[in-house]
Amino acid sequence: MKSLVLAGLIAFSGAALAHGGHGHGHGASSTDWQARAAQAKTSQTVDVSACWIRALPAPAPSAGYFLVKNAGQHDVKLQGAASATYGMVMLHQTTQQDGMSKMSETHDIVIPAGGELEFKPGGYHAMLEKADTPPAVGSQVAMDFLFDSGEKASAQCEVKPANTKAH
Ligand SMILES: [Cu+2]
Repeated sequence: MKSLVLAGLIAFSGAALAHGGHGHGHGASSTDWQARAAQAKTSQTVDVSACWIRALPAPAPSAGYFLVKNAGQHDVKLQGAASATYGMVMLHQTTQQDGMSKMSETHDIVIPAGGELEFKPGGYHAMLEKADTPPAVGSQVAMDFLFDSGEKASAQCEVKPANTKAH
């Protein structure tokens, strides 16, 4: 009788442990986003325009800026981005805290229905790292943007020099 209870307890804690093993999907690699982008349909209502990249010499990451417009009737969330040019693309947000500027990775950025969101210096941006061959200033880099609707938007991003002023 006693050993039966004990066995039950062990089975129970084992199940609890297995459940605790569920990790939060942290830091999905760019390859995942590339695979998703290859599968995703192009959105008819969400588009990305005015994309440009501030190119910094490697190993410093470059930053991508762009405008997301949502002409649909539902909010969408930008979940990730991918580019064949960069081994890693992350979504970042720059915030001010006690007079200091800091960046952190972010996901699920809401683009309101009928609205738009500008990714710009000092705010949201894409952080682009691990380019096999750093793209030349003046060239175009293709990027895909993935939304929680399962759809994507694609854009060509012009590579601009490091000293480009925000417009
Ligand atoms: Cu950043």
